[in-house]
Amino acid sequence: MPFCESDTMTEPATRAYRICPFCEACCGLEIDVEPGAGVNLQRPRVVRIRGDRRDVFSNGFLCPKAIGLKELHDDPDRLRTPLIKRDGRFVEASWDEAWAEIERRLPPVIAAGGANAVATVLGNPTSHKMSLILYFPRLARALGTRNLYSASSVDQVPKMLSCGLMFGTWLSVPVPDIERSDFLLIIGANPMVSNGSLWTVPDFRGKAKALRARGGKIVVIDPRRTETADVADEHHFIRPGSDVYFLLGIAHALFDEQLVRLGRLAGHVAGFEQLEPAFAHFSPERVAERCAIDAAVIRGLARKLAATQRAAVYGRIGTCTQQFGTLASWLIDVINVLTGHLDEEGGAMFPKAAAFAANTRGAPGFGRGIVTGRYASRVSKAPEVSGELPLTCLAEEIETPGDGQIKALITIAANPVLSAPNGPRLARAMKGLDFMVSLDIYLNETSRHADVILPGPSPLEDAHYDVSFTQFSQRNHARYSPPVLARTPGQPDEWESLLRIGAIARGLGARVDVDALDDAALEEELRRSLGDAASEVTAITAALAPLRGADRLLDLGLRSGPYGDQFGRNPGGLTLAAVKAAPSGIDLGPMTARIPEALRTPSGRIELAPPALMNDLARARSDLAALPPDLVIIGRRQLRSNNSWMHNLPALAKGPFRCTALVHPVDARRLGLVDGAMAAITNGARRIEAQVEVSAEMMPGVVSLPHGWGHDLAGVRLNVAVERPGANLNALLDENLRDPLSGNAVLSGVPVRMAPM
Ligand SMILES: Nc1nc2c(c(=O)[nH]1)N[C@H]1C(S)=C(S)[C@@H](COP(=O)(O)OP(=O)(O)OC[C@H]3O[C@@H](n4cnc5c(=O)[nH]c(N)nc54)[C@H](O)[C@@H]3O)O[C@H]1N2
Ligand SMILES: Nc1nc2c(c(=O)[nH]1)N[C@H]1C(S)=C(S)[C@@H](COP(=O)(O)OP(=O)(O)OC[C@H]3O[C@@H](n4cnc5c(=O)[nH]c(N)nc54)[C@H](O)[C@@H]3O)O[C@H]1N2
Ligand code: SF4
Ligand SMILES: [Mo]
Repeated sequence: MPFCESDTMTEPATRAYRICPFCEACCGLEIDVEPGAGVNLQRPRVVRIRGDRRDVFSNGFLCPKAIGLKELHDDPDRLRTPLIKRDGRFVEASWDEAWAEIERRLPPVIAAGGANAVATVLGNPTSHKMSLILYFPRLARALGTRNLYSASSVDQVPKMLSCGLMFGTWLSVPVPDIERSDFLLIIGANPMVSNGSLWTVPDFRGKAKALRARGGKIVVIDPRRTETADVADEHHFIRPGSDVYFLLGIAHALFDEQLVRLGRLAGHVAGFEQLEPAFAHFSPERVAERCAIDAAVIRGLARKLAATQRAAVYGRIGTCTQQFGTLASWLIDVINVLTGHLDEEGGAMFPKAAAFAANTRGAPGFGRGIVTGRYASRVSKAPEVSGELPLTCLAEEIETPGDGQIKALITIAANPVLSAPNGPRLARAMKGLDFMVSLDIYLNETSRHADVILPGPSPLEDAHYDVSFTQFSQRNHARYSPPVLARTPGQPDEWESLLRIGAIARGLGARVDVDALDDAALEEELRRSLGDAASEVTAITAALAPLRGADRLLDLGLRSGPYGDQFGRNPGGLTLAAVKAAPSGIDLGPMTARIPEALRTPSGRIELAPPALMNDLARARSDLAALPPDLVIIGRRQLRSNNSWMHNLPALAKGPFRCTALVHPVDARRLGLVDGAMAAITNGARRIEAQVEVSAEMMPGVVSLPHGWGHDLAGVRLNVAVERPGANLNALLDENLRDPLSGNAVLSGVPVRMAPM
């Protein structure tokens, strides 16, 4: 569904290509821009956005959110200059004034409280902005703080941890090879709406349709009969939070019925013999009641997986954001191994990204593996995972006095007041900070607490390469988007902003030469990776010289990557220039078998039974008999919305009100809830009010409410979103519920009460 402003337009002035930054599908878009006219001579405007049919990866697909690119760019509420809070009110400021304010206020906090007095929170759009994702590590290094938080710990850390333990790097996540698969078991994911996650798969619908047309089958396991369930062959409700039992039941059945076949991987696994005894307790018959799926169904799925040559199990956020998130994430890949589907065509395979993938660096086949718990959070003692602490610990770390207390906060494309459990507590904690900076494009629920807001350029003004999502792509490719529109004068790149904040924190002052700083950091990094080969460092620096900033790091990543030109040693190999010369991208082919080469575990094997996970099975065992609460709440994503921040775009915000609480008719009847009426949802003392929508899509005993709403907070500048603010699901959730291994928040299956208003 292309967006077109003028049907009469014949010859567009310019045609540009841009990867859509709004979700993990990373669709290639074709964007027509008309030159400005009249009083708007300096302001060219986007007149058409379509899917780029020649795009080597997305082949023309797009969803209704793509139009958001234009709406976001034009949104009068989008910030275009820094804001500084003076006497409690935001005033527009120049970039120099903003930097001076940060220089005045940040270093004293560090001088008084040490490095850990500053915390950062990274949000989801960071992974869609090459500047932010490539340069955040430099800011983190400059700050030297342990207080690093991100949206990952309300999202996918369990999967990163299980994959890190099994395969040796945090992002070695196998993804379904959907185009060659004949059976997909999809658990706790709704790619019809989310367009895929930790699985970059534009046009899931088309690919699912093709799978079924060739005789394949899709089965969905979800407490709601989702849009994905609607295009599948079979759907089973599952009791929220009990995926670990369902998956243990499948794994048990595979051993019990002698269906295990490791195939080619037999020589590449460790810990196999520990699995059967560990799963012995969890027969399908024993777990059925807990997960509310019949033992016969569990056994049937185990047989189907074993009997289908090209099949994969895929799980996503529903399997992560729960008490047993890491165990569930691990079992998904264990089952893929046990059924001979890991690293096989049509199964779950490892992408080979053109740049930045840790599983393409260093010696192939083994490595240092991952470690966790190098330090712990100060108050709750939650272990560090992947260099971060759980976002759910942030409020207590700000509130609790003592050595290491957080006194300053830098949020980077993050809105934790809406996206983190008990956001209201976090908002209160923010009021107690000495200083807060938000890199954000809106004055919203989180950035309203900042003393300085630094806006990033609109995506249309920014170059782009998918640093993260190429690592989860169902087909290998390299695509680069140059900026579509010229920058607002004075607007720095976000990588420059990150470097400058880091320099201020290090006492180098706001007027530091960021290019010189960037040069020095690059040289230092090259020296570290190349050892003392000084001549090589000089030659590589010279080869990259025409570029700066994120583009330069990208060129380095591509050229030294698995398809790269290796700075002349592999003539014809990839360079940024080559990728730029192909506006619709370069196809690098389907996924290929990568075991053992992709492994970076110390043993050089797939670790099937990491001790931390084996030990955690005892926790699952002791919880097996838990009785179902009367009513539990889960989340829901929606096609025209993206977490918390696209409710201000008119074309996406219009239409039926979406922040509704879905309840099954049986629950509605017994609780006296009426379709369209308001209800109070409570969790202990926490309470929100939401509009009821009675729907047989729901599993009885489960209510579903989308997250990212609740825009009716004082001081936001979101003129469209505040008209229909919705309710904040996270005002209800408990920040103290975490998966102990990963520290990930429990967002799913939380007991609540509901009553008519
Ligand atoms: N209950 C519940 N809570 C959840 C979830 C759930 O399913 N249920 N899902 C979780 C998940 S998966 C995630 S990823 C998190 C997301 O958590 P967050 O990342 O904290 O939330 P977002 O809503 O994505 O907010 C992104 C912020 O980035 C800003 N922004 C957008 N583009 C740019 C840009 O180009 N530059 C800059 N500097 N800023 C920009 C937006 O204005 C917004 O403030 O939410 C989590 N929270
Ligand atoms: N349109 C749109 N697209 C998005 C986003 C968005 O907000 N809007 N957000 C993006 C982000 S940040 C992410 S992380 C991805 C997430 O991508 P997905 O994981 O595909 O997202 P969801 O649609 O939240 O799907 C999770 C499913 O899990 C189900 N579920 C909840 N609890 C449980 C449980 O205990 N067990 C099982 N088996 N299922 C459960 C829910 O009903 C839901 O259908 O989507 C991304 N894409
Ligand atoms: S599916 Fe929609 S939001 Fe996601 S990348 Fe494609 S066009 Fe953008
Ligand atoms: Mo996410």
